[in-house]
Amino acid sequence: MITPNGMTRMSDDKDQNGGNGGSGGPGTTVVAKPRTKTKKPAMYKVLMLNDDYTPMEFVVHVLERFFQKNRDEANRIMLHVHRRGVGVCGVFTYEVAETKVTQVMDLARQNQHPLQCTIEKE
Ligand code: TYC
Repeated sequence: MITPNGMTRMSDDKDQNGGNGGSGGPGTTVVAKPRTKTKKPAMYKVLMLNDDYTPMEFVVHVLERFFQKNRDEANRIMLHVHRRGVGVCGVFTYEVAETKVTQVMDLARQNQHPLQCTIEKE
């Protein structure tokens, strides 16, 4: 039997009570079964959207500062977004992706650029 916390309850009797407090009585043992399968976290793409007003160099700066892109890679992504309308800045766990979006949008707003960034589940 697998209990909700992932433990396997092994019992030499047939009742569901376990432990000596119930009708499991002496000889009832609970052993932990080590987890072998570690679930990978859900991953989320941070997408950047094109607009007509945000300067190209600002987008490149954002990609370098928040997404650890080098100048060439940042330029490549910025031009992809400029031409195609949307592009992937990176793929992260939900909390990290959310933080990146907030950081990008805050800096864009401070600089009065309409740059938009969103999250999409992979
Ligand atoms: N289209 C903008 C311009 O011509 C540049 C730009 C690129 C803006 C990427 C946003 O996500 C963006 N100045």
